[in-house]
Parts: sequence; C-alpha cells; structure tokens
Amino acid sequence: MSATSDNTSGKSSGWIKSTCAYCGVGCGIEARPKTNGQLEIRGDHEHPANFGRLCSKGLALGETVIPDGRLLHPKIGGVRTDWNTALDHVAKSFEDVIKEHGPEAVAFYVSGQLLTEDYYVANKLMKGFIGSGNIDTNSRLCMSSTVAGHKRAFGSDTVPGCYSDLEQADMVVITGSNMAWCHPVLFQRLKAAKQQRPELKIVVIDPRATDTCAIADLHLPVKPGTDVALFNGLLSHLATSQKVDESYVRQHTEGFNQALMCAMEDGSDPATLARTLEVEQQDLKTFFDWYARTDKVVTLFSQGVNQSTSGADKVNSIINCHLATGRIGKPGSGPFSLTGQPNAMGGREVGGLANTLAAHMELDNEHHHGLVSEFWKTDSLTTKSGLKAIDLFDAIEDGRIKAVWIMATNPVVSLPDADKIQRALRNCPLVVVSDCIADTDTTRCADVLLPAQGWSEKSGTVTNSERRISRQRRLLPTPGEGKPDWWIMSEVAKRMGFGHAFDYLHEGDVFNEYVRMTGLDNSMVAGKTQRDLDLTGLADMSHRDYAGMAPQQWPLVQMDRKIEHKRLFADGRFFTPSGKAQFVAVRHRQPASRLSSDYPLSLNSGRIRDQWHTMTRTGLSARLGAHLPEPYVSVHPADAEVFGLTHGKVAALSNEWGYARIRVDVSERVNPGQLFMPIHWTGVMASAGRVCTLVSPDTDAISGQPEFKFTPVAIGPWEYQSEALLLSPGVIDTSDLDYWVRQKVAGGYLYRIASSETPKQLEARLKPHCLGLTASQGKQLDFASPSKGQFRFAVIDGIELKGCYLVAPNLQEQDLDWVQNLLHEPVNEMVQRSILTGIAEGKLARGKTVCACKQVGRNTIEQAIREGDLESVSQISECTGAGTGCGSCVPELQEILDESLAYSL
Ligand SMILES: Nc1nc2c(c(=O)[nH]1)N[C@H]1C(S)=C(S)[C@@H](COP(=O)(O)OP(=O)(O)OC[C@H]3O[C@@H](n4cnc5c(=O)[nH]c(N)nc54)[C@H](O)[C@@H]3O)O[C@H]1N2
Ligand SMILES: Nc1nc2c(c(=O)[nH]1)N[C@H]1C(S)=C(S)[C@@H](COP(=O)(O)OP(=O)(O)OC[C@H]3O[C@@H](n4cnc5c(=O)[nH]c(N)nc54)[C@H](O)[C@@H]3O)O[C@H]1N2
Ligand code: SF4
Ligand SMILES: [Mo]
Repeated sequence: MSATSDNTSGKSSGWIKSTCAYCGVGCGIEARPKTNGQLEIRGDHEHPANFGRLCSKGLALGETVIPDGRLLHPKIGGVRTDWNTALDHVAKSFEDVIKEHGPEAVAFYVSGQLLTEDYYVANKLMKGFIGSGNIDTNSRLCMSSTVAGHKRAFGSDTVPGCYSDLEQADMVVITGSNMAWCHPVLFQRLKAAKQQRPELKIVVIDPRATDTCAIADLHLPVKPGTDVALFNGLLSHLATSQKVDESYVRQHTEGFNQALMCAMEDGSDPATLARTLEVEQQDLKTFFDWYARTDKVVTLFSQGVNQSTSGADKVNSIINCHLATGRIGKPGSGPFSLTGQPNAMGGREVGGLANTLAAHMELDNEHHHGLVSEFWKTDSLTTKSGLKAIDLFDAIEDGRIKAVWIMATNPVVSLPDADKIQRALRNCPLVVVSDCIADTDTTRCADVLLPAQGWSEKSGTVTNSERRISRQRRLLPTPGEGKPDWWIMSEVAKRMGFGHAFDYLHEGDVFNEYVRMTGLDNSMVAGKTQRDLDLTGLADMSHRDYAGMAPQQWPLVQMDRKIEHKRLFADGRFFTPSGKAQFVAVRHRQPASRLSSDYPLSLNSGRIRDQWHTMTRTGLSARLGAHLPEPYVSVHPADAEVFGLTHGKVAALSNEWGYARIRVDVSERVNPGQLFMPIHWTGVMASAGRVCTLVSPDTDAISGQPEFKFTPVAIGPWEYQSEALLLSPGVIDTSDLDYWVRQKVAGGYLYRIASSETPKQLEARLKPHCLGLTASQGKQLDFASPSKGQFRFAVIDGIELKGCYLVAPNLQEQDLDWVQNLLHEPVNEMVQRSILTGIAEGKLARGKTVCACKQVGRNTIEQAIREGDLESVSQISECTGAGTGCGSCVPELQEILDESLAYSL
C-alpha cells in the first residue's frame, strides 16, 4: 500500500531508519549498531524533513546511548524491586487514593517526548477509565498558546503549512524563535533557499541578537512582550495601505472589523508604536512595507510568542495578518508554529492536554464525548477539563492531589517557581516517576521509580511540526529492565481492573486503535472531513506495514490515501461552525510582572545550540558539552557597569521566587535592561544554575502557558576568593562546595569550582578527591605557590591521567579549555609540563571548541585565518574542517572571521 515503504523493516545493509530524538523538525536518521554497543548515525536522505541533513545534536545521538546513569530496575522507596511488585504497588496506591478522595485526587504529568502510542494510552487511562481530566503535559509549557490561538482562529489545532513553504516563500518572518539553534536543520533549509534566491527577505523579531539573525535582512529587537502591538501595527498598516484581500476576508473570515479596530488603537500611529516596541521607526516601516508588498509570506513562531502572559493573543495577532491578506493554505504562505519536542504534535493529536480529548475531539462537545465513550467502551469518560500544569502542581502542593505519575519530563527543573515544585513533590504522598535516567532533580523526589526504555530502544511514532508522522524504531537492546511507557501504563491499567481496554500486545495495536479513532464520525462533507485530523488511510495497515511505514503527512484520508494533502485550508474553509476563519480582536498588554527598583531587570530564558533541555541525554556527550560548558547570564555592557559585573566572573541573581549563581557573559546581544539565561542546567549538574527557580508562575489566562521569557530579577556580583578546575573519572561529592558546575568530558567529568574560601583552603578540600584516585604505583605531580594562591596537582598512572586540579584566585583570565581533554590524552612530558605550569603547550593549545562535530577550537581557527590570510568561512572550513559537520557553527565562524579581519585592519 502507498502508506508503507518498499522495505518493510526500514532496514538496508544494516542501517535502520528512525527519527531523531530531539526537536520538532523530526529529522530522519539511519542508525547502525556498532560492536561496542554504540550507534553509527547518519541523516536519512529519503526523509522529507531533512533530506539527509542532521545538526550537532542529531549527529551526536550515537554518543548518548551509553549505559551511564541509566535507571535499570523498578524501585520503591529507593529499594530495588521487581516489575510485578512495582506495578501492583502503583495500581493499588492509585486505587486507594481514588476510593478515598475521588478521581480528581490523582494526576498524570506527561511529555511531548513520549511516543504517540504512549501518549494515547496515558490519555485513555486517565480521562477514559480513571475518569479524571487531570492529565497535563509539558506541552502546556511549550505549545498551548498556539493550540489556543489555532482553535480560536481555525476551530481546530491545525498547523496549515509544510516545510517546503519556507523554500517557496518570498519573505519569511521569524518571531520569537532562535531557529539557528533550536530547529537547526530547518534553518539550514531556509538558509540554502536564501543563498539560492538572495531576494528572499528574512526578518527576525527577537529582543536578542541571536545566531538566527545571521541570515536576516532585518532584525527588530523588540521590547520583550510587545509582539501583539507589532502585529496590530502591521494589520493597521495593511488596512491603511489597501493591502487587505477584501474578497478573501469577505468569503472566508469573520470578525475583521473588530480586530482592525483594536489593532488601530495599538498600532495606527507609527511613532507611538515605535516607542512601545523600542525599535527604530524606519525599521518598522521597512518591515511593514515588505510584508505589505510580498504575496508569499511565512511567519514562523515559537517560544518568544508562546511563553507569555499574552501568548494566545500573540498567536492570533500573527494569524490575523495572514487572514487579512489571504496568505494561508497557499504555497509559500502561512502562519507556522514550530513545535519544540519531537512529539509535541503527536501529543496534541491524541489529546495530551487537560482540556482536550483524543483525535482532535473536544471534552466540552457532547457529541464527541459520546463517540469516544462508545469507542473506548467506557462509562467513566470525564466530562470536565483537568487542571493545567501550573494549577496541577498547586493542587499537589495544597494536598488536593495525593498521587501523581510523572513521565518523560523533569518538572523540578522545567516548571516555573521550581523550588515550589520540589516542595510540592516532597510533600505529595505518592510520586511515581518513569524515566530512563536514574538521577534527575525529579527522580530525587520520587517514591516509586519505573525504568523506561530510552530513545534507541523504543518503537512507535512521532509527529513533527509539519504534521508528518515518522517511525521511531528499536535500534539497541534495553539495558536492565526498562520497558516501553505504553506497556507500563497498560499493566497498571490492567491491575486497576481495566484489562479489557488495555490488552495491547504491540505498540502497533495502539497505533491502529488511534488511527481508527480519527475516523469516528469524520466522514467527508463536500470533499472535506469534519475534523482536520484524519488518518484513516492507515487504518488497514498490518503490523508488518506499521514496521515499515514511511513518513506520512496528515490528513491521510481513507478515500484518497494516495494523495498527500500537504497544506490545509487551501479551499478557504475552516473547522469553525460557520466554516469561516475567525479574526480575534486583541490588544497589547504588558507582561504580568512589573520591573521595580528591587528587581529592575527582565530575565529572558531559552536554549543553547548543543544541549537538550535538562541535559539528561545531551549531557552525556563530551562533544556537545564543549561548546558552552557552564551556565551563564548574558548582560549588556552598560548594565554590567551599573551592577558591578565582570565578564567571566560569577553573578548572583535573585527575586522573590529564588536565586541562581552563574557566570557573567557581558554581551551586546542583549539589550540594556534585559538578561538572558539558558534553561539547561539542573541541580544534578550545577550548584545553583536552574533558571526556573527564578521564573514567576504567571500564566496566560487563555492557554495556561507560563511566562518563561519575562521575570523581574536583581543581579549583582558573587564574590569569591578562589577558583578551581578539577578532573575526575567519576562523579564527586560536591556538598561542601559553594559554586560548582559539572561537565561531561571524555573519560570522566570536569568540575568548574569557585569558592568563598582562600585558594589554600579550597585546595585542602579538593586534594582528597584526587588522592582517592591514586593507584599504588601512581605518580603525583604537585605544584604549590601559596603566595600567589596557585596549586596544581595531578595523579598519573603510567601514561594515563587519573585526575587533577588547578586552583588559583582567578582562573577565568587564562585559557583553560585544554584541561577538558586531558583524561583522554596520553600523558607525555608536554602534558605534564602544561599541568604544572597551568599553560597549554603544543596541540593542547587549540582553544575553546567552536565546531562540536569536528572538534575544532577557536585558537586553531584564528591561527588558520592569520597564517593563511583566509577571507571566507568556506576557506576556514577547507583548512580546519570546522563547519563541515552539521554547519551550526557557521555563524560563529563568520563572527570570528569578522573579528579577526577587523583586528587586522
Ligand atoms: N538546541 C536545542 N534545540 C531545541 C531544544 C533544546 O532544548 N535545545 N528544545 C526544543 C523545544 S521543546 C522547543 S519548545 C524549541 C524552542 O525553540 P525557540 O522558541 O526557538 O527557543 P527559545 O530559545 O526558547 O526562545 C526563542 C527566542 O524567543 C526570544 N524572545 C523572548 N522574549 C520574546 C518576545 O517577547 N518576543 C519575541 N518575538 N521573542 C522573544 C528569545 O530571546 C529567544 O531567542 O526548541 C526545540 N529545539
Ligand atoms: N525557564 C524556562 N523554562 C522552560 C522553558 C523555557 O524556555 N524557559 N521551556 C519549556 C519547554 S518549551 C519545554 S518543552 C520544557 C522541557 O522540559 P522537560 O520536559 O522537563 O525536559 P527534559 O530534559 O526533556 O525532560 C525529559 C525527561 O524524560 C526522560 N526521558 C527521555 N525519554 C524518555 C522516554 O521515552 N520515557 C520516559 N519515561 N522518560 C524519558 C529524560 O531522561 C528526562 O528526564 O521546559 C520548559 N521550561
Ligand atoms: S534539527 Fe537536529 S535536533 Fe532537530 S530533529 Fe533534526 S537532527 Fe534532530
Ligand atoms: Mo518545548
């Protein structure tokens, strides 16, 4: 059948096709197990998301499937047990709570990193059989404003476009998205299109100057939270310059006049608008003019839009402009929400959010309720929406929820007011956590730990940003007793007496049930199904077909299963009761929290290029850790001066929610008054690097999505007397250290340490960590200059370095990146001299890693530029290999080149 590929297992010459574990681009990979248990990875040239390309994280997947730190066995109260006991315990405990306090007293908190099959089972169990709506997902933190915006405008949660629209557009607006780092392969596709057609206009709207700006014709560094005003300004401009497609608006939409009236109030006066947005009036005019005169426009958006107390309104303000110009459902046109997690979209399909049912049916729709009850053969289907993530954890804190099961997410790191989340979980009578990693901030709060299979062991499906469903295939055996998430939940369901509904033998059975569900009363009316999500073209797949299924974009309707409907709304008909799209009248609002004299700066947060969320997986790769190894706060030079901060020293941030201590990065990429901090560091990886302890729990009233991008904070220097780098083959006890960050390096861990104690006192603390590593025949290198506060110590066994440390009053002034590789290098005289003097010699001196794929350092690149008189990035790539892997470091290469050229002038 058309839905499957010719080769039914997805295999060719030992290569197995699967999908990348990380972002919503959903790149196809091919993997081949190596004899050492690792995986060889390459891009799948046939996959329509990436056509063979991969980014640094995708390329490093093979390094992250190592057994280090895996959760191997079920545990109750920290004690290993067998599956049967653990499952009985979970089922019985949930039943007891439900019996005594009702179904609203239990909850699931799940994740866009579950496969569709897992997600479907979770939702069916909680909403359909336990009978509570209390299942929410980290997609609440990620996509819920978009879901709300889509539903308000289209009557359905539909991303109308597809990736090729980026290549066909004549203008791409990128707002609130750092695609270069967060959706790198899609960014590369866009960049290639720009190179082919330089007239393709690219506008980036982001308070920060990110690497995404590298391909922009125009960057609007808007004041945080002002997107509604900007797009209202655009809508006003479109109206006054007669660029509204009146016949489209008349035939296919409703509510234009009211939306325009609101828009005019915010945005009809360019001078006022420019002041609100804090951008140049001329730049605004340029943006508006380009948008007005270009027919094919795609607007890409992501967390700078969604994660806001006006997130849903921001989404609708963007959609309003596309509706007004009829630029939707057409090649090269449309609003395009970039999904974050690999299966953010799949979760939305099967109703992962507390306020939706499966298969894009709605909880508050009686007809849908009836259909789903009958299909699942249940009388218990909840009629009430459950609590959204933030409210759900409030209910855990105040004791309304007494049992929670967390799967595939790390809320103690990723939810706002994270210290409260930790307190809530510590006080909750039953916390069950399913994860593949043993030690996370969240597993530390668990009563029951259930080992889940990891990415390379699981089998099922994920859906990417362009609604394309791809197979994730089992590549490696599971270490320990890890099980698929759908299996774990089904076993608990059986023990709760719901066996008839959860009797799945195979993930393909779950998929098939879900596919059939999308066809429930979803027949064609005038050539269009009643709901957007229809997969019935896949309904008669056998297990064999499922095993070999090639990527499929939905809708995939039974009747014309050969046709790929790449774009929705091409016919101008929507899923609202009237069939017309709705303009939503929106007004600009300030973020909920206000700056004050106590907390005068706004804290923005987001991602870095080579790490994934809470680092439980990318943190296992030494290569990925090298790019930005330490949590940091970016601060504008003017603020650095006002607040007494020095680049490379440590800052203390605080507000009413929490505090953090992280490195200072003085940078003009952030505007005055604003700070930026990455989201990735956890309590496992650093002493005080979790951004979410500082993030306020304000949410969008419509979507429930938290405002992660704007929290008022105070900042100041954190004074220390000494610093150290310590290399150790294993994890060390850090409980007596003030400031530390752990980084995975080849052969062990590198600790970056700072202390309020003197160098001598710090060295006295560190020495036992290293002495413990000495083999009887080991040799010690010991250098001490107490007057300068410098101590260097190493333990060597033959040609192997066992461990070492360097202590000084201030290490940041030196280039110490070379220390990262020492556990890996044979210890020759040069290495010994480098350790004793603290200064890299010979090939150790290659500088900070710029290209993670090819491991090329900054010094090497600068030297090549100098010595070879290089003038272009391609020449740098040719000479050093940098930029020839995934290409994500190309903007940085350009920056180094620009700096070197400016210096040589
Ligand atoms: N490397 C990497 N890639 C990832 C992930 C990862 O962890 N690491 N995670 C994935 C996931 S789950 C997600 S959700 C996506 C997120 O992908 P993105 O949304 O691209 O990533 P963020 O860095 O969170 O935020 C995007 C930008 O929004 C900007 N911003 C802040 N406030 C505003 C504002 O008021 N208006 C506008 N217009 N912009 C603003 C920020 O400065 C930031 O540059 O990335 C996915 N891809
Ligand atoms: N300040 C701030 N906070 C944010 C954001 C922000 O921009 N700023 N962004 C938010 C967004 S958009 C997101 S998506 C979240 C992400 O935040 P989280 O979801 O908390 O982050 P992850 O590290 O991806 O957590 C996934 C967990 O699941 C485990 N895991 C991986 N695969 C599996 C599996 O197959 N089964 C099971 N059971 N476990 C598995 C991993 O080991 C890990 O512990 O963070 C949110 N928090
Ligand atoms: S862009 Fe990178 S992280 Fe995202 S799916 Fe593709 S390879 Fe994976
Ligand atoms: Mo996300």
